Amino acid sequence: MADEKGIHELYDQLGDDAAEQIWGDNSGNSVISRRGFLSRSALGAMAAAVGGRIIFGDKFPANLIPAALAQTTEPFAIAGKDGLTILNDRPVNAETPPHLLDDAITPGNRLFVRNNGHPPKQSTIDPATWTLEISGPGVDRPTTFTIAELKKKFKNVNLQVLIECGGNGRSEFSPPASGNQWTTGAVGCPKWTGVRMSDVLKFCGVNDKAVYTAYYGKDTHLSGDPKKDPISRGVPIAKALEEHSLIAWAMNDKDIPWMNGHPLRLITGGFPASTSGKWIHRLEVRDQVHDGAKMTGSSYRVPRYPVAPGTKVPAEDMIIIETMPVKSLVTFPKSGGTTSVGKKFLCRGQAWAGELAVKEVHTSIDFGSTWQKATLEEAPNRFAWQRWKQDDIEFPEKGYYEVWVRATDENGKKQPMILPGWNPKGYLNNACHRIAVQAV
Ligand SMILES: Nc1nc2c(c(=O)[nH]1)N[C@H]1C(S)=C(S)[C@@H](COP(=O)(O)O)O[C@H]1N2
Ligand SMILES: [Mo]
Repeated sequence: MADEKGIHELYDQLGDDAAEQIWGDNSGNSVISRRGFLSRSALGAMAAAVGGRIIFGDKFPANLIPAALAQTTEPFAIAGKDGLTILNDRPVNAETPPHLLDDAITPGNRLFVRNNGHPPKQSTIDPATWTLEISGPGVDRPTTFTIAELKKKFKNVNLQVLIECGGNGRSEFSPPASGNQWTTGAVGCPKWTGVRMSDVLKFCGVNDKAVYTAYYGKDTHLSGDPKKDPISRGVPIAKALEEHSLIAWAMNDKDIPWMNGHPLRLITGGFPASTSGKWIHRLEVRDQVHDGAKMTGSSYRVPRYPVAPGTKVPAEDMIIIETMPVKSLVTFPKSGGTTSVGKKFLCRGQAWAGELAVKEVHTSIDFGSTWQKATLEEAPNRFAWQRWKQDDIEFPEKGYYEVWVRATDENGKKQPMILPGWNPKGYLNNACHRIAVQAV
């Protein structure tokens, strides 16, 4: 929302004079954030920018960019993907605009891509000869399987499981964190077909020494150094043995898309998607917490206590992220649309809560002063997202509005309205999503 890039784009769109009225002199000294509210003239300038008077403008959070201006949906072309926004091309990273996540089950062409290295060349991938080695001190009978053997030996299961990058939402933190500047689209919820990791690990004689898994994929390090892994992460053994943790070869009844891990990947729902290894050829069961690439230092870790923005946190106080927080999206309508005063306004979206279920979803049209309960569906299975809808919103008068959505997990935890606690690498931003609507 109020990120650096957004501020600069806004200055471009508004012209410096109007923007300074709203946010100060662009020197980082935002007049408004110190006062905590928007002045009448600032609201006027902002209304001109969004193209209509901002109803409930007195409640608009200071230093926040209106959704009408903060979100872009510039399309980008990548083979097999449609409408995704590219963040990077070396390695490829692309996210999905919220209105393209409206399907109950995310189609392959809409699933985000997060690569830490270069994927194996398509010409080198042959599912008929691909193997998966299970080894390490945590198994008594190390075994190498072909994909055909996995399919034949173990029960095949179909589950819809959400994957979300731990850095989704990073772009909104201030001071900014390095890494991909994801907005809201590093998430998706396809259906996966595979075998339970637990069945395979039990077949291999998982023993009392087992502490943590370690995956190895066929992608290569950006430096080209074959001895370096682009990423090698894992999960505590209890998570690996959970009945929803999968070794999957299909997505939505087809081959997994190349960029998403064809021909074999792991799926460990509820945890950051960095634990769901792609193109995997080896899974080790270690007798200690894994220390592979992107397991240590500040990677996928957060401070064990709340810190002030910008704090340098000692490495020993950074802990591995496990379950992801409660979150939601408005996936219909697309931000920036128009409706009529007096007409019932329908909106809907998805909600999820890491390893928990979502208990309630609420929406607000007055920047969070009041909330209305939405209708919430149950998940088809654990670790899938839940659909919500609200079909009785009425806008009281003509003007600019935002619809905000906020989910509550089964423990009663709610999404923060603007930002959760800052952390050095910008993980776990589960702030409320919002769309812009003009009532005419
Ligand atoms: N082998 C391998 N597995 C990987 C990655 C990777 O770069 N290489 N990226 C991880 C990260 S950080 C995320 S968020 C998810 C992204 O999955 P997707 O690209 O299918 O959306 O894959 C994870 N598994
Ligand atoms: Mo990620």
